Amino acid sequence: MDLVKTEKFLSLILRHKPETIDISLDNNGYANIIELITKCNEHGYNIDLMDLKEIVRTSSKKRFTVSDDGCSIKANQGHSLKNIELGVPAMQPPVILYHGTSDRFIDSIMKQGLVKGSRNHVHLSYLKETAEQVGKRHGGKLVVLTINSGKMSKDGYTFYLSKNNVWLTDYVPVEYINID
Ligand code: HQG
Repeated sequence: MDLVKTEKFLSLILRHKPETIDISLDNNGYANIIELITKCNEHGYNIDLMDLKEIVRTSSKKRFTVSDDGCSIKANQGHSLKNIELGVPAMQPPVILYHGTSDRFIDSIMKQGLVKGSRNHVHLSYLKETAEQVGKRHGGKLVVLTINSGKMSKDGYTFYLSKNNVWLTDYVPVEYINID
């Protein structure tokens, strides 16, 4: 079992396309674990309970949460599915946050600001190293933007902290973005 590949597949199902295996998520983004495993297998993706538990435990970015009763699982952030209420708390952000991206997006970002695109939020990182990893996924030359989140918060923008410590917001206007 390739756990990394399976983690990616579970991210696809729990964040973007549950219909791939004909499953529904509840309003908070949870899938029933037994149903999830059964339907993955029915659709040719072999996974068992042990694999799933191992992925939840070892996921480098702690991408998933199992419900308190142990019956359901959800992705902590990264969704494009609408109508999901993650229940992440609004929080006072640190003064500075980072956003890693590719140089090919910079012209557009410096015109429009950071937009959420297909996802439900703009994703920001507390650590520069994390932003570097996020940005490298997009190819091209890495650019790490510095976001004046403290000022944004003072100006009334709301920030949320996901369970796996990703900072989320709806939009970052250009005036709060710096290229180092
Ligand atoms: C860019 C991963 C043009 C933005 C990560 C990014 C994260 C613009 C890309 C999470 C733009 C969207 C999210 C604008 C933003 N014009 N491009 N106005 N505004 N962009 O993947 O933040 O590993 O949807 O800079 O760790 O890269 O999957 O967002 O490059 O937490 O768990 O549009 O996904 O989590 O790309 O990554 P993405 P992201 P996982």
